[in-house]
Amino acid sequence: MAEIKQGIIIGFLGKTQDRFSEYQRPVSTEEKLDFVSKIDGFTGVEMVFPYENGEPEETRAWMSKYRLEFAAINVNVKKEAEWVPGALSRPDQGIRDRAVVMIKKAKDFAKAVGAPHVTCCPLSDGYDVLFQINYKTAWRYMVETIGEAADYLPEIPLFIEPKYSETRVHCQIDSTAKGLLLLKDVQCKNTGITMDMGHSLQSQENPAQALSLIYESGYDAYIHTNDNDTKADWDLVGASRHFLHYVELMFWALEYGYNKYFTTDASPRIFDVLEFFNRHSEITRGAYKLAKSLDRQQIQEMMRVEDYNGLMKMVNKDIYRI
Ligand SMILES: [Mn+2]
Repeated sequence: MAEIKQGIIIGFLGKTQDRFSEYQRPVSTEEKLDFVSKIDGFTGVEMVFPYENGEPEETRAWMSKYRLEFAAINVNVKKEAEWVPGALSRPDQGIRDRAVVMIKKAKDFAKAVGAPHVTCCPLSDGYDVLFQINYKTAWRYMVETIGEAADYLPEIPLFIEPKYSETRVHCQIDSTAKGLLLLKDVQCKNTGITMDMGHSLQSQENPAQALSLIYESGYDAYIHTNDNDTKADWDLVGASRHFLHYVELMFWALEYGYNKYFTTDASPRIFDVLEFFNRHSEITRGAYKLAKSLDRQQIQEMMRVEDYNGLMKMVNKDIYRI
């Protein structure tokens, strides 16, 4: 098994804001890439299209200047004013069509810069109150729009990132299982699920089990790392609240031969940006190494014979080291 590859959603390296405060300062994409190369062990970049990229040629030149690779292109279909209340599931065909065009353009861009896939988190699709949207048409439009975007340029697979809440109070694709149901309806094999650890926790899932379900359903998986308190998507530094979940996720990622980037979707907010990501890098690399060091054969045998006590002992001794 190869060494872990770590990447970062570079949007977090510039100015971010929530309802109350603004954090850090605005920086150019090239400055963000320069910064990525300074974080211990980070080589991958997830860039938000169409807001952070330059023309394909100049973007490729920036990437090679800082010796970075694309982990993914993240297509944003929620920022434009008409998409703030939703994009891919809206009743207005023009709104839906323009969102599909944006995903197709992101695929063209990914191909032009040599990025492996496009990921889309349809955060604004969903509802805030009851009797707000037509569930029947919202689902059908979602299958139709994602289907059209998935079928386009199949050599660049489309990954869908589920999330329970935010920006809508209840997002349309609110769990890993819902994402998989969507992909099954879409019937395009060049698709996958972006399993964001924090989103999975917010959906009351176990991220390791969610990852396994994606693979067992016959789809590809891409992992975003972070942590939260399970109530909201706080994008905390990795393993700061769910250490054992983090190690278990790594264990199952290794089991399935996961070889894509582990991409940080964590937000420094009040913390020093470089040191925040160095700590994230450190714990992610450490958890991966720890998961790799476990006696896989013995663990599987204990699971087979249902030796729960032996497994708990393994957790105490080999993971917590107490
Ligand atoms: Mn994410």
